[in-house]
Formats: sequence, C-alpha cells, structure tokens
Amino acid sequence: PQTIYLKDYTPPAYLVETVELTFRLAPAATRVVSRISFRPNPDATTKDFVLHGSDMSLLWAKIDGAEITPSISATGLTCEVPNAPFIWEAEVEIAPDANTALEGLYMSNGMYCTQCEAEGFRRITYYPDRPDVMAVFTVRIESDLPVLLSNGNPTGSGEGWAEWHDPWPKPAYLFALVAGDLIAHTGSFTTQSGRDVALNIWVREDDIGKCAFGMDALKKSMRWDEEVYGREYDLDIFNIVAVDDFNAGAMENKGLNIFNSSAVLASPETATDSDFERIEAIIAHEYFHNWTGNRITCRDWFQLCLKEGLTVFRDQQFTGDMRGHAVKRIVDAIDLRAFQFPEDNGTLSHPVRPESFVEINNFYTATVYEKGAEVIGMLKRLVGDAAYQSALDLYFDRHDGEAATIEDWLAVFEDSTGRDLAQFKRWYQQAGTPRITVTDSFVDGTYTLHLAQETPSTPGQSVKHPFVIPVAVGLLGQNGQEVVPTTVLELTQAEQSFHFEGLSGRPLPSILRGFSAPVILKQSQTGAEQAFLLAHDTDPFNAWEAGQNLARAGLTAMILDDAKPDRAFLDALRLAIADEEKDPAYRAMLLALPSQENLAQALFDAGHTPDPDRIYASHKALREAIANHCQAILSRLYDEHQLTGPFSPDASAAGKRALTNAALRYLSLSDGPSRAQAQFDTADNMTQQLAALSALLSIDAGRDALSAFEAHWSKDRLVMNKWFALQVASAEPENAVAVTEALTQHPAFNWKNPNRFRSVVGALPRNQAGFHRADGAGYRLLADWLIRLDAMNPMVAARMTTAFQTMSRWDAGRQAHMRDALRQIATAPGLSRDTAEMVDRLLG
Ligand code: HT7
Ligand code: ZN
Repeated sequence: PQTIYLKDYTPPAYLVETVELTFRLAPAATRVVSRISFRPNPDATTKDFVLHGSDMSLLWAKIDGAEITPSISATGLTCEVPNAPFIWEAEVEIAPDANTALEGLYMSNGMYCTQCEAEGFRRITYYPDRPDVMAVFTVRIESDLPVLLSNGNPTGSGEGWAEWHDPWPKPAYLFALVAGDLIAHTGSFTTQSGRDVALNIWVREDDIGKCAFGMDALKKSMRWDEEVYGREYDLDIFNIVAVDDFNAGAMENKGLNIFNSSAVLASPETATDSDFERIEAIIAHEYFHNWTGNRITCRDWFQLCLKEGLTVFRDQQFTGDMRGHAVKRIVDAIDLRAFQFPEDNGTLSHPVRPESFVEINNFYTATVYEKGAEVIGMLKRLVGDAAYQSALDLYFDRHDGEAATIEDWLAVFEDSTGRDLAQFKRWYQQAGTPRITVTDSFVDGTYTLHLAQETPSTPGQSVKHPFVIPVAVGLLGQNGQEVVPTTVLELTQAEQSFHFEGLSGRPLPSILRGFSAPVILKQSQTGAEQAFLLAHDTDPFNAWEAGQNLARAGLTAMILDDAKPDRAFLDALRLAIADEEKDPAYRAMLLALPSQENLAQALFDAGHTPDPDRIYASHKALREAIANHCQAILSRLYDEHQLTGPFSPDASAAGKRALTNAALRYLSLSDGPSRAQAQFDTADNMTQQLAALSALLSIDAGRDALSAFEAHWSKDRLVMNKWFALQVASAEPENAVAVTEALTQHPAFNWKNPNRFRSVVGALPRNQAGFHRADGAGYRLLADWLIRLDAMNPMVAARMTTAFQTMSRWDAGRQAHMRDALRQIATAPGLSRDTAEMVDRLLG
C-alpha cells in the first residue's frame, strides 16, 4: 500500500468552479450524472488530469460535449483535457445497498445517506476528491421517497424530485445527500443580523419524541457561536438527520449534518445525563464546524487538526459555559489521559499533525482531536484571552473561503501578537507526552521551583526538542491561604528554575493548575501534602487531582505491596465529600477512583509491569473500604440530593443525580441491594434506572433487573445498546469473555450495525482485567470478530484494533498472546488497507 507524505503535497492540477449532480436513486443501481466545470490551476506543478473514483461503473463521459474514453483503474481515471477551462460530464452507476463500509452513498433501514469525509465522495462519482478543491454544488435528487435533502438551500421540488443549491464553495468531503421516509422536528432561529433560519431534525416516525433536547442544543450552539466567536450561520436552513448505521458520532456536511442516532436522539426515559451532555456537545461540535472546517477548511488531510483540534476546543469551551468549567476540565483531563495518553505512549504515537499515512481514516484519533484541542488551549493560555480573540478574528477574516494549513493558523497568531511561535510549532510536529519533573527549595524567603522536561522517543522520532509549556502554578501558605495566586510559568528549556521571593515560610506548590498542559507531572508529594491540597487548593482541578494522587498512591501500595486501604485517603475523601461548599457534580468526581486503565498506565510509567488482576482486586477492595468508611455521609448525600418534580437534563439536576448515583454504588457495597433495587423499580428516567442496574450488577444482584430491563426496552435500539454494554463492562474478569461471547449469540446482536458491535465486542477492551486475561482468550475473541468485521466495515474494524495499543505495557505472556492475535489479523485473507496499516503499526 502507498504511503502518502505531507512533504509531497502539490497543488491540484485543476480547480473546479461548479458541480451539478443528478441522482436517480435505486438501491442496487443508483445513477449519478455529473456536470463539472474545471479550469487549469495557475499554481499547479503538473497538467495531469486525474479524477478519484472507486466501486462504480462509468457509463459514459464527455469533455465539452464530446464523448471520450478515459483510462480507468481501481482508484480513478485519467484522460487528455484542454489547456483551458472545460466542462466534464459523466454518468456512473453505484450500488448503495451493497455498500457495507458506510462510506460514500449507502443505505440504512431503507433510507439513503452519505458519509464523504474523508474520501467517500470518490465512491459516488469521479472527482478530484481532495479538500483543497472547493466548488459550488447544485444537486437534483430523483426518488419516490418523501424526503430528499442535500446541502445548502432548497431551490425547487415536485413529485419524485427535489433540487438544492449550496452557494458556499466546499470540498467534496462536505457533500451530503439523504432520502428517506422521515419526519421533522422543526424549529427556527433568528441570527444576530436578523435573518431567519429554518431548523429541522429529521428522524423516523418512532423517534419524533426524542428530538426536543437536540433542537434546544442546536439553538444554544448557534447563539453561543455568535456571542463568543462572532460567527453567524450563513444559509436559510439547517438540517440534521439521525441515522442508525453510522461509523462515527456525526458529520458536519454543509447545512446537512448527519448524526449517528445515538448522538442526537434523547428523552428522559431513554437517555442518561451523560447522553444528554454528549449530545449537546456533538451538536455544538458539528455546528461549530460550519466556520472551523467548512468556511475555512483544510488544505490536505495532514492539516486535520486545524479543523478538529479547534472545533473540539470550541465545543469544550461551550460545554464549560453551559455546565460549569471546573467539572468539564476534569472530565476532559480524564478522557485525554484515558484515550490520548495510551496512544501517545505506544506504537500508534503520532504528532498532532502527522507527516505520513496510508489510510487517512486511521488518523481521526485522540491525538489529532483532543491533543489538538489541548494545543490550542495552551496557545490561548500563552497569549492571553484578548489576544486569542483578536487572532481568531484575523483567522476568520484572512482565510474565509480557503483551504488552510497549520502554518497559516500559527501565522495569524504571530501576526496579531508579534510573538515568535517557532518553538510552539513543535506541539504539532513532535509526538509523545512530555514528562515534567519537579524539584524545589526554599532559602531565605525565596522559593525555587525547578522544572525539567523530557519526552520519550516515539516511532520515527528518537530525538525530542524541548516544548514551550505553560505551567500554571499557585503557592499555598500553611493555613491554606494563597500566597502566590495562579501564575503561568513558561517552560521553554530542558531544565529551568523559577523563583518566588519575599515569602515568610515555605509554601506548598499547586502545579499544573487547571491541567494547563497535556503533560505528565512527576513530583514527590507526601500523603499529607496531597490531603492538604485536596482540602485547601483554591484551584478545583488541582484539588481533585490531589485526591486522585492520594488514591493512586494508596492503590499502588495495595497492588504492589499488599497494603491495606490508606486511612489518610479515606479520611480526606470523607471530609471532602461532606463539604457543602462544593457542588454535587464536583463531589461526584471526587468519589470516582482513578480507573484501572489509569493505574496500569501509572504503574508502567513508574517502571512496573502492571498486573490487571491485582489492579482489579485492589480497586474493588478500596471501593469496599470507601463504602464502609464513608457509609454515613454517603447515605446522607444519597437522601439529601434526591430530586422531586419533573425531570430536567440541566447541569444542576444532572450533578445531583451524579452524586446520588456515585453514593448508591458505594452504598450497595456496604448495605446490599435494597436501595438500588428500590431505585431501579421506581426510576422514571434512564439515568436513575441504569445507575441502579449497574449498582446491582456490581454486587451480583442484578439478574432479575437485567431481565426486566430487557423485556421493557427490547424495542429501543439505543437503550438496548446500553443493556449489552453494561453486561460486558460489569462482568467479573474471569467471565467477561464468556459474557461477551454469549451476547454475540443474542438474537438482537446485529454485528453489522456499528453501534451494536461497539456495545458488545467493543465493550470488552474496556473491561481491563477481563480483556487482558492471562490466557489470551480476550485477545483471540477480539481478533476473530475484527477479521469478520473488516470484510464488511474496514473503518470500524481498524479503529478497534487500538485495543492492542498498550501491548508493551504488559508481561511477556500477555504480550505474546497479543502479538499472536495481531498476526492472526495481519494474515487474514483480503484484509483491508485500513486494518492492515493499523496492525502493521501495532506490531511495530
Ligand atoms: N468530521 C467528522 C469526522 C469523520 C467522520 C464522521 C462519520 C463517519 C466517518 C467519519 N470520518 C471522519 C466528524 C467530526 O469530527 O465532527
Ligand atoms: Zn469534528
């Protein structure tokens, strides 16, 4: 397979002014007629005319009205063209009902839909399918289905046809078409300049009651982007469509966002608070792409973080504004550590802007998205809020309508702030998670912090140069008062000292406040210092972090040395959760222990070989100890934060439910199943019902509830996904493989539906001790399923191979089993390019 390199970028040989497409839809034989106006690109370095195209048959092609016979390969076609503007016309035939990869035009439950990012448009018609070719699209759809949608504004419709025109030039990856028997939940929005925009969420009839929350989230997103970034919507209509078979969360096609139904449909009875929050964030994310991605797009796929990092950063800001910044920052740090750190510290490690790829779908990663967002957060921290805003204004002014690069992005900041960002650019170029080691001293009223940074080598990058790292620091005095408020230190050297003068006593530092950079901090703190910070740090992130560090230290001693649960941690936690000044959502975060994955990562980083069974057992033992130690306060919290009245998904109510449900889980350990059973029996919303079921399963008392849940929800596919996933997640390590296997035999297990596959087979790797069974059965089960899935849906199969990315962390026996499983996948006949690339990188 061919590797594509950033350094080889050349401009397109031909540019496109307009594209006219006519679709005659039929499941097995859709006809697509294209009429495309090309002109030679004055900046081109070649005159070769190459159109991408695959999985289609060309019926005829013409240039300026004269029939031609192009030379066709499996990936595209070439032909002679005039050295002047010309019109290309062609008709192709494609088979949406045979498209199981869910890229291009495909069918889901009788409805036609498209997914063109990154390179799906080339499965629809022959075209220069690259993001730096931007054109104005006009689309005619012919079909008997009642709802026919495409990008832009509707320009006409009649019996069996509809036409759409999108005035904004766009790359082909933003093209979309939907045709189906759908109905709309409607709304409207008046923009800041007074234009009325029609809003629709299109769904199957049964789902119409699950759209109100999404509509509200869309309106909030539209208002927020006007108020915070000055960005107004630019079409007369904004359509969202819910689709059951979808490879990812959602897609930002211009004016026609297509959503995985799990990322838009919600009602109190069927969606949990996490679902509501996720849906609000994804709707915002896709909407925000209208400016960061669509109006300003990427020159090439290496620049993916330009749109994704920035749009994730924007959706994180939005969620913080809607729901509270302290908890949001903690959640984002937990996720970064859970998903991006393992990637950055394993064989899949790559820079935020990768320099080569075989299959671009394999680079829609936590590094590009979430670390990409962290990099923008650091930039904002370094230049300040006002300068960030001016830079963004300049970015939108300067690059609107363009396909831009990371160089363009950084130049905007350099030009608007006068700051040299050459060193900062390393964040885009060097892979790996930097470690910052802290030492300190206190002499004659001067406190000195000494910071040393080091980034481990990563595949293809053995030498790392120092990053510029914003390290937010505050100093606390003996009584917990802040003697130096938060200051952002700029660490630019491999080692650097920072001095704080005029102090009356040795302070306690609170370092990396707000998780000011995506790094691993290595500092030696005593348990007493961690408990002090948990109680007194004015920075809510670092107070939480101190609690986690204290818990992790105790757990490490339990795992490695058979220690008893740490009494100091139990006391400090009990004190912290009793603090009525702290809001309930935050206290729920305090009650969550570092995950088993997080412990494995920390042990490995400290030079140990983690044992998943010991991690599991210690985690369980500490949870039992917390339950017993904090029983009284947990029981009070559970009672006092119960909600009455109608369900609200807002942050305040969700925070109370998060706290009572965290308490319920512990109380089930100390007091048995009665509370959870009562909550399960009386719950009027999914958050309460699922939390109760989960608490029951965690003490092996959930068999009846599980059956009742299934009987009640068997017709609701999104709720049933939860039922499947919860069983895999809560299985005892020795049963997890058997439970997963049994669920794959369940009549409702449809492995061709990505959501269902992810909720069963994809749930196994998240059960750490179950997946990493010493005999390798977990690895074999996953490998068998991924081989089967790969032939159907390479994108989803390739993504799930990441379960093997932590291979080097485990003992020799497990590593050997993992390697065998990967080799088994690698040698499967007909393996896709997607999965082959992943397995190759995983095997190192
Ligand atoms: N920009 C989109 C990324 C995407 C995608 C979505 C659905 C199916 C396949 C996909 N490949 C890439 C989604 C986003 O980041 O908003
Ligand atoms: Zn995105």
